[in-house]
Amino acid sequence: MKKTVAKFEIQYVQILNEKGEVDKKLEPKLSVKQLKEIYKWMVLERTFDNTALMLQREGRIGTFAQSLGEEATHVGATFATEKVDWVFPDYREHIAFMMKGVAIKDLLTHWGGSEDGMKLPKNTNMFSVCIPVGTQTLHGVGAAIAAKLQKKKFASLTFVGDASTSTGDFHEGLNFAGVFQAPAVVVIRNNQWAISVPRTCQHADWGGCQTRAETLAQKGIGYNINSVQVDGNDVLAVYSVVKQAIDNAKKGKGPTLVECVTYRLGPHTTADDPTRYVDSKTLKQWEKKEPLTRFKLYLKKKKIWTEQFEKQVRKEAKQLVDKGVAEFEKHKPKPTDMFDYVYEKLTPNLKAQRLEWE
Ligand SMILES: Cc1ncc(C[n+]2csc(CCOP(=O)(O)OP(=O)(O)O)c2C)c(N)n1
Ligand SMILES: [Mg+2]
Repeated sequence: MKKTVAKFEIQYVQILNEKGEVDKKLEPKLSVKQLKEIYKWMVLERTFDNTALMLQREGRIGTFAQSLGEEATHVGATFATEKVDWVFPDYREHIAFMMKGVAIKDLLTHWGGSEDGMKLPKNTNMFSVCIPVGTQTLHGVGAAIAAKLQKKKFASLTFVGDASTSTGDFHEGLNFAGVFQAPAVVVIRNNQWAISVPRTCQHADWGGCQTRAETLAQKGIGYNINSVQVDGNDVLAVYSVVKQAIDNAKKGKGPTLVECVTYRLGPHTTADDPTRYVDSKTLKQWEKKEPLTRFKLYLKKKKIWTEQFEKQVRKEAKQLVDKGVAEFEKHKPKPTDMFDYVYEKLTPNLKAQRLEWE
């Protein structure tokens, strides 16, 4: 006998198309104030990104990972969280830090090479920058399991890259999210690249690609997790889907995996040269889908966006970032910081090494 024992499908959600036209049936109910806030955060992320890139080029910070092109995913998802919810980032969601209340100075201190910057203030509900890819899934899901066991009313939002979905940690995290029905939301920022390794296997007939899975969202199906794919350059779609997921998580309806399909418009980091492997035609096509322009068109149609508003938003963003840079450059981290903000309790060998600095 043969019979089908399981079937699945993945839905794709887009609310705002590339012309800034909205699907009225799916349009989220956001106030003018909220829509303006979303735009401000996106502009702030772009401003921070440009400034940090220049700081790196001038040798004023270390290697930096830009977020160019991914603003809708970062801002839309984080905007869907409440203050009580915890965010577990990797290394590209700079704006999530700011949205959760971390000072630009501290963020730059981290990118300037000092862990002192990741000594995050209490009540920010933000985890530190996570460089080992995929491992933050375990932290995010672990926190959500803890919330459930302790009967606390918060959800966790974890960001992972497309390539991170190939790590064991990602799968272990998702499995436990499913097993414990944890109030966890995992957002995949599918920017289509793992440094120079492409997400799809279109042009690779052997191992030169990340995975042959049709979607990354379907990886959640294996763990019976509600899984959906979203246009990651559409801030309204990202916000709506993640908001629903966070609400569901907090109502005890279990975890959600959200794949946001976007594109990395810049290099992997400042140490990378994407002109060696990114096809310029593809890049140009994605530049046209860039998220800020699209959201601006929507705000224009709603008569929220004006030249005056744009000028004001850009001015405020520049002032905030400039202030953060000035504070960061005034701050002089100590060499012992590299020991002090990683472990709660130092291991004996690190303790001995730390003593050499005193
Ligand atoms: C566990 C681990 N293995 C390898 C690396 C080296 N590494 C740094 S970034 C990266 C690619 C990550 O790609 P993705 O998850 O898609 O995130 P993106 O950089 O595109 O935002 C790799 C393999 C790492 N940081 N951690
Ligand atoms: Mg990637």
